Amino acid sequence: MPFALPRRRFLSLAAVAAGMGVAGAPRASAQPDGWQAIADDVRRETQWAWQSYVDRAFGRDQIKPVSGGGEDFFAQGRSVGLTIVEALDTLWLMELDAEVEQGVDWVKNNLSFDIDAPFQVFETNIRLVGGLLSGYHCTGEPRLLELAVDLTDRLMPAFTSSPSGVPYRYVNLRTGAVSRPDTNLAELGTYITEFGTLSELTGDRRYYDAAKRALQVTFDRRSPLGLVPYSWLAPTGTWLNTTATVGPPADSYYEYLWDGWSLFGDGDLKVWYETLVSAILARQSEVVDGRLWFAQVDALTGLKLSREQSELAAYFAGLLAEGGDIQNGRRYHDSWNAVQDRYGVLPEAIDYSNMSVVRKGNLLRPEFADAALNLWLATGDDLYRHRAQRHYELMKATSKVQYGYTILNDVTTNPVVRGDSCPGYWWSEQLKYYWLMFGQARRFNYDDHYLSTEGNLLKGAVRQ
Ligand code: DMJ
Repeated sequence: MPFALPRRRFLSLAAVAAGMGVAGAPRASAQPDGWQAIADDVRRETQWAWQSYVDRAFGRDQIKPVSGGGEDFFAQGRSVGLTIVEALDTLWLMELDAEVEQGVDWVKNNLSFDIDAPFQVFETNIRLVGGLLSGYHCTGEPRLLELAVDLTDRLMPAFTSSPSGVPYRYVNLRTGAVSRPDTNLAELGTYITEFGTLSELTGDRRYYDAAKRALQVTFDRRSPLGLVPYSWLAPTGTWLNTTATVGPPADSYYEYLWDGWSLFGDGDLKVWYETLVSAILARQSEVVDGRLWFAQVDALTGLKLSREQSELAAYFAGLLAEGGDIQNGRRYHDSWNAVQDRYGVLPEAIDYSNMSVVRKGNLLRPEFADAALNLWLATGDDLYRHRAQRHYELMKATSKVQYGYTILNDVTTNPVVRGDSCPGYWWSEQLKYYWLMFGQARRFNYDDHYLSTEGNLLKGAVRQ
């Protein structure tokens, strides 16, 4: 039976206008303006970093930008060209077509998933399946879709071996053997947009149904307060703890409820998103010194357990805006901007009760820029471009090294302490977010698009 769900267009803007009374707010646009110079700079940096990767580590999962070597991400000794797959749509949006061709050629000639090793299902999906699908969406190269189907079929035992439908964390790509039944909200619930896109492209709804079932099981087992703890046991589909957080390891679970609705028009997902986010706002939000934060709380009692806030939670500002709550989205981004004002590069985690640093590194994180993009798209307010520009400049000042951009081990010292790694998401996320905000991305449909949690473009490529 062909896969068919009602599609809804222009959802975010309609929801924003209806929900938050911002109808008439200036729309984000790609008109020529003073931002072009910084957009050109982003493109130059991307091209330069790509060339280093090609020269020093082509085909390895990640470049080590200080030493100039390469490293594996999923399995030791088994690189799958992660950086290439993650970078494809970013390069394409920037019209770096020679680089796109170089990447696609590598994939066509080298990439195989017949690998006898356990792969983390969540990371494989958001990075590789998503990267292949966005590469296919942008270039139309059929091999990218074939590989996405092949890889997702190899991931499916994580879902089908679990009696509850909540996926195991790891699956051996060759044998289908599953492992790590202990899982968490992000790793069990971040599939619906990639799997749903695949269902649409193939007509096979098994993918969509598997992804939705895991969301349904966990939603149905929310606490009486409407909160969902983050730790779960896959085969039984039951909680392993009672702590609720909007940060990791729960974060993208909430994104994909909204995104699944936005992309496929599935009304269940909208209800689930609205139910859970209204409970989060009621039970987890807290204002300290005029700043909005989200505590970790006990899902049964509502008791606040921790005021530690991961930098990754910054995505929630953009998600709130996408879901129509512009006011709280703005306020939460203001909070993170205060951290950027105080520390420069954002530390991995702070204690918001006194704004102290809890974890000192920064793994080239994209969430602040991600939220800035979503808020800019929703409001048209240049404030968010300025914040993203500062984010970009800080990154350039601290993370740029001989062969690219590196993670930081300590952002609180002067100079910062650097590591030697460039995560795949750097290619897929902030470079793209900067480009879309600062540039006139002719290949991006600013009115109707979808970017996944990993920044993969699954809708909205404008192919001439
Ligand atoms: C990315 O891989 C994705 O955004 C994921 O959802 C969580 N965060 C990392 C980058 O920090």
